[in-house]
Amino acid sequence: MYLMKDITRDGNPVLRKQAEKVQFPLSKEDRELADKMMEYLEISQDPELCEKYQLRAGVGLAAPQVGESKLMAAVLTPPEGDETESPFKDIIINPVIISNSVQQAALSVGEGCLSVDKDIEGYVPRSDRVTVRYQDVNGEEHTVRLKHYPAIIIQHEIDHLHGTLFYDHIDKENPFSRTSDEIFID
Ligand code: NB4
Ligand code: NI
Repeated sequence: MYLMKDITRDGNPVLRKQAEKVQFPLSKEDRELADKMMEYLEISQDPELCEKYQLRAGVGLAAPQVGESKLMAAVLTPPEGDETESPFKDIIINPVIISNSVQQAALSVGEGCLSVDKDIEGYVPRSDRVTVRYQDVNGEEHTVRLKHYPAIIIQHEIDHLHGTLFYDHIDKENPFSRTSDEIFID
């Protein structure tokens, strides 16, 4: 299982690289990578296990964060939010955002990243809704439309696959500016 020591930190060039396309059928290594990334999220979301293994809780994890420059990420959104906002759990492989809403949204508390040890405050403006096409571990194609919280998470993960970190999106001069008519998600 992955521990915090296995998570790559900001400054490691792997976090700034464009990740490589994943081929199907998955190799044994890629299958294990997928399983271990989802396992990290599950364990980290269990309060007792999270404490026991000294993890930072996560709702997403991208392959470059465990040192693998591959177009693969795990997403596990907790079942909170309203009933129109379905929870999402999958390994997303070779994901592409095929459409974005004009409506922007940001988490009201800002974002944190397992690869960034210091807190960087400020709103991270993103699309409120995205349509994402990806392959699952079996190579099956999916097209999903996510909104609000799950949409923010999947954009954070897909950013990692292209070498982007959340703070790249924060307005340096005015980190908490609410200029546009974006939605804030608690
Ligand atoms: C990815 C997220 C940062 C902002 C929003 C949130 C947490 C992460 C990073 C958008 C995506 C990881 C991957 C949380 C968390 C709420 C749900 C369920 C029970 C505790 C958990 C805590 F831990 N971000 N951490 N950061 N990343 N919500 N929650 N809770 O997940 O760097 O690239 O377990
Ligand atoms: Ni991150």
